Amino acid sequence: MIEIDFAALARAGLKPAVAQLAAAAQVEEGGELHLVRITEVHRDRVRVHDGRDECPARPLPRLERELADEGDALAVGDWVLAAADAYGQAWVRARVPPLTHLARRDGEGRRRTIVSNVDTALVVMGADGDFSPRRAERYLALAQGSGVAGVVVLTKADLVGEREREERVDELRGRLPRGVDVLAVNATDPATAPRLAPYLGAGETLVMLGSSGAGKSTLTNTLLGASVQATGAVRADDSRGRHTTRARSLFLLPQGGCVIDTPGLRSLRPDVDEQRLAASFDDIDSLAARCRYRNCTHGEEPGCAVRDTVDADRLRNYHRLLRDARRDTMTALERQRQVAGWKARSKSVRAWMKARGRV
Ligand SMILES: Nc1nc2c(ncn2[C@@H]2O[C@H](COP(=O)(O)OP(=O)(O)O)[C@@H](O)[C@H]2O)c(=O)[nH]1
Ligand SMILES: [Mg+2]
Ligand SMILES: [Zn+2]
Repeated sequence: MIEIDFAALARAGLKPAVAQLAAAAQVEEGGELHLVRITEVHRDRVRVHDGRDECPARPLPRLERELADEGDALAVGDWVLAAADAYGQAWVRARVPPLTHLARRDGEGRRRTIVSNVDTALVVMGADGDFSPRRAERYLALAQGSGVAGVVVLTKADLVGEREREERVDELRGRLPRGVDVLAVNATDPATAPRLAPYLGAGETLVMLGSSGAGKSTLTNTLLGASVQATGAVRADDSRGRHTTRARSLFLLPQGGCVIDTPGLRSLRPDVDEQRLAASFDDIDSLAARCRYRNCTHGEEPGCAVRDTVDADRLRNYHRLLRDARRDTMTALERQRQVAGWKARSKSVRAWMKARGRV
């Protein structure tokens, strides 16, 4: 028996498609199951929301193992089925397959989950020293490559001159495909909340992405109409923040919709394959059809349709992301073999050096 209180859960962002998946879930007996949403993930526990209240819960070790075997893990925004045991402890027993899921690769190529079930990603970036179109494109690739709409929000518009602000907005609009909205805001101003309302319809979830100090927590507070998230002053020399936000948290907004605040990511390698990456650079993809040569690399070839139209730095950024994506597409087995190969080689080099009395 699965308990689904749609009216209450809609406040936590429940969509009919998720409710259907949950109702069809096959879970071993073990108490009355409740559909709830994960608002925070910690080392050995999570927090879940049922649309009315939030409470701590513990994932079943079996579930964690099953997910880990697939290079996956519970993430903020996941819908899960939880049941209380005789002592009142809530256990997460199953995860409803997420409709969307953002993940990245860490330095070792391991997959790291970020958030699940989001509709829009706000790529938050200061209009001041934090401004970087290249970084914005990486975040957009992360979102759009996973079927999540991306919007660039330039914060601190009040701190830069009007000319500078307009130049930066124009630069982004000229460089990014037309479908990507670009907004310049003062994140501390309550009047900014209604400007984000189009991305926060009933049952929709928005995630804040961007470097530390960009204004993600400030925007979250402005949407909540309350100072819930701590915000931190940035260093004057490089506009960088100090990682005031340490974990991801999901909040229910009074006006409907949900928002997930995140800390800055230390390294940003989107976990998207080549095909999904191309979706985020579809301007390049569709122009490429008009290049003279079918295998045009948009480098020095004559008759290249991409080079003339697409921003040169955007094209370079795309090629760098493509290289990463190809490397990450290696299966875990290939990676193991590669590492084993390195180890064997360095061992034989050491043995060779030893034999010659060099170490
Ligand atoms: N004047 C102004 N300050 C901002 C704006 N957005 C963020 N800040 C400030 O920038 C600092 C970092 O903001 P925070 O929200 O903690 O950044 P986060 O790391 O992305 O969460 C704080 O001192 C904020 O008050 C803005 O649009 N205008
Ligand atoms: Mg923050
Ligand atoms: Zn070309």
